[in-house]
Amino acid sequence: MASDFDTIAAIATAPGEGGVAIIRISGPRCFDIADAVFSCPEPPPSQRAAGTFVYGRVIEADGVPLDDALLLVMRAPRSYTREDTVEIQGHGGPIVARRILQRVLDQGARSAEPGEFTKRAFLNGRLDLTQAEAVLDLIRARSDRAAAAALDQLEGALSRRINALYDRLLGVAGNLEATLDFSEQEIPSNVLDPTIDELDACLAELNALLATWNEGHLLREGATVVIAGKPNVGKSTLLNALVGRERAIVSDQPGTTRDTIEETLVLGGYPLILVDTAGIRETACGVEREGIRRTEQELAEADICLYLIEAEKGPDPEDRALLAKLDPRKTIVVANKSDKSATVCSSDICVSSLTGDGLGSLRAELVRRLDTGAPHSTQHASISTRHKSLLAAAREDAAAALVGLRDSSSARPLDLIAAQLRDALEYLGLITGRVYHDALLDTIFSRFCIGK
Ligand SMILES: Nc1nc2c(ncn2[C@@H]2O[C@H](COP(=O)(O)OP(=O)(O)O)[C@@H](O)[C@H]2O)c(=O)[nH]1
Ligand SMILES: [Mg+2]
Repeated sequence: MASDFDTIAAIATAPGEGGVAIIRISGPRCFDIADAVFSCPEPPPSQRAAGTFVYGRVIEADGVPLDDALLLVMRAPRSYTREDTVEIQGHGGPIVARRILQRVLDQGARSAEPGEFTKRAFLNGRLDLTQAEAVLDLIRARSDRAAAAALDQLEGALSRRINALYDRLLGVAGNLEATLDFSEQEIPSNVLDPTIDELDACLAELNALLATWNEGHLLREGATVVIAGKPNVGKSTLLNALVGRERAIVSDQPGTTRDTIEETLVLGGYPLILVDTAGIRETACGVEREGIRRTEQELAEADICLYLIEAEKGPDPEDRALLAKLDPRKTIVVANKSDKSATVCSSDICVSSLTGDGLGSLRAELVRRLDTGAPHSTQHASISTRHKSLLAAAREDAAAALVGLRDSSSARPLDLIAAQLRDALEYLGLITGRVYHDALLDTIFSRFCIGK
């Protein structure tokens, strides 16, 4: 399989010390380069069979050894990039790896750009765009569930759904275009009914896919859980208790936490970003006032707000005023310092951040709320923000087309409706990469690390 591409190389393993460092070379010249830099018993790498490996040495131009290494031989199209590929496994260490890479570059390979191997995998038809994006999701996954979802997407769960939808919508467009050849008078009044029903079903599937965004967002970006409440209710203590270590400064001096502090943890398969905030109170001034302004911003962007009150006192008018501004679906009222209170509290959850009492129920409630907002998708496809905006655009066109088709007046502009469906198809195509442009590929692949 001939490739239009040059030969690229990069260190594929993470920088720093490790057991091995992998230098990956992909492209038409990779075997010439391997023969030049790698010394091993006959035959040389270029003469070896695909899927084999050989032990030898990476050598300088003058034959001086650089490292003991294993060399893996992969031949197009049976490699990640679908090109001829060689991987050299040397000793893990930044200096050794960099020297091997330099040797390979001196032989005429070019330093790979971020994500360029995966980009080639896409351009050579091995992965579609949602699968390429899943590679990055998998690398970045911060919980088991996020990794499982990324793997499903890598295996094509999302592509299959988008492609099936694409084909159905293409069928609708085709039916419509077929009727364009007839004049209005020739078309029987109900000939378009099945087409209308099919388009309606496509819209339902578009909506179902769009509904998976929240799950996708929570798994990819993590759920932002903001701890808010009056000064001294124990917000910082709660953050420390949930994280399991002293992260935020706890003090009985109100107004101690002025900046927001973030910590990550995993709960119920969701990566969480836990945010401790400055307490909200009316009397604040100066730096503290700024802290409160940030808290309000954090609250607006939060997936969940843990609003703390003191169990003994209950919410006061100021708390009530604040709570009224928050979305109840996203808010859990937590009564803290239950150890100090004899009375049973009336809030969602009662805890003592000091003794740890009730934290189990709080964790369970958090997961329950996240699950409500993000039901585990049945077909193991949860979309990203990029997919969401394209699906939303496709839905807009499909919905407009449906309105147009349902208009039974003889003046309905079928050619315009057909064009709307073509636009919707184009948006779907941009999700999987049937349609793409350089800027789109740049934004997707520039987020990758070099060597992937
Ligand atoms: N008795 C008791 N004291 C607590 C509890 N949580 C926090 N505190 C105390 O309340 C004070 C303020 O806590 P802090 O976490 O700094 O409150 P923040 O201003 O809301 O961040 C500190 O003296 C904590 O030790 C609790 O559950 N029980
Ligand atoms: Mg604090």
